[in-house]
Amino acid sequence: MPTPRTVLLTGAAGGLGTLMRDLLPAYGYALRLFDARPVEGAPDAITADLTDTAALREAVDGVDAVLHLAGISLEASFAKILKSNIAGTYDLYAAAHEAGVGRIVFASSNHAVGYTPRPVGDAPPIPVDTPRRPDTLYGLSKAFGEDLAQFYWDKHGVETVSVRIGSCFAEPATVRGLSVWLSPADGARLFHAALTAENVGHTVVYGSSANTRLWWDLTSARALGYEPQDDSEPFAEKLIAEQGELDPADEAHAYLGGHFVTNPPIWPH
Ligand code: NAI
Ligand code: 15L
Repeated sequence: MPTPRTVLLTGAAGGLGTLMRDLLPAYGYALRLFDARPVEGAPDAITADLTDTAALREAVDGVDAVLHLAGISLEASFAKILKSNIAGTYDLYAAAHEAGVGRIVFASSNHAVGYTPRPVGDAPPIPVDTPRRPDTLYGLSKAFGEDLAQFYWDKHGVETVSVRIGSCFAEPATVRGLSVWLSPADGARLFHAALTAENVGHTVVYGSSANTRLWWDLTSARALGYEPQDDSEPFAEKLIAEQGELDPADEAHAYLGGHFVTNPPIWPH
């Protein structure tokens, strides 16, 4: 498919959205911004909720692709998750399909498979087709998003790359982060690959840099043309000195999802 030029960036006011607003224009994209919150310094951004159908129709009109980052990004009540991550993502897909948009890049999360035991010692990296094991209501909503993406491909021919992002911040903040870190520059490389690779159907990839301590398999991401350039290892000595090595006996260190596995579901909501 030709390089998409105009890309709708949902969640543009968020942490990752702000990083991508800086980095993606260098790849030739014109970004149309969308968020429930105003986007600082961007008066043309569309300020609306994902469940606002009229605003969504305006947002997707004429775009070549969507980078869908908007949503609750941590554990929250089911009511909040239901509105933003489940109904909101459904509404985004419905509007994109109605407008003839053929490609969505969906910000899934490692928390869709957060209850997968992390590899220890010589254990192989976690494959992308490992059974989904959400660690939170939040992770459950990302599993829903991946299924929705598959459904829209099978039923409507809308392509998606679901990126199970590890942890995308300027620097890793924890020892676990050494394994799951996605540098912002690699994030932009990966999203660019996901927006431009041909014939992706619905492809699921892990989103991380080429970390020495990587826990998962980047083969499907590399097949899109993604070539990570960064590695968290330079941060390792300081983080391990401060926090110690991961303790396999600690539940919060035993699974891909880290401390998310210790979050109790919030109920009543
Ligand atoms: P964030 O919480 O900083 O930003 C999310 C943005 O989405 C916010 O600006 C918020 O206003 C907007 N939003 C939430 N609900 C909305 C709704 N109903 N309608 C319109 N806008 C809405 O999160 P961050 O870190 O920027 O993450 C972006 C996406 O990537 C999220 O979907 C998150 O789940 C996913 N992700 C991020 C990771 C990371 O390391 N930053 C790791 C894994 C997944
Ligand atoms: C996520 O899905 C969150 O959105 C992000 O804030 C981090 O907590 C990340 O996962 C992680 O696993 O470190």
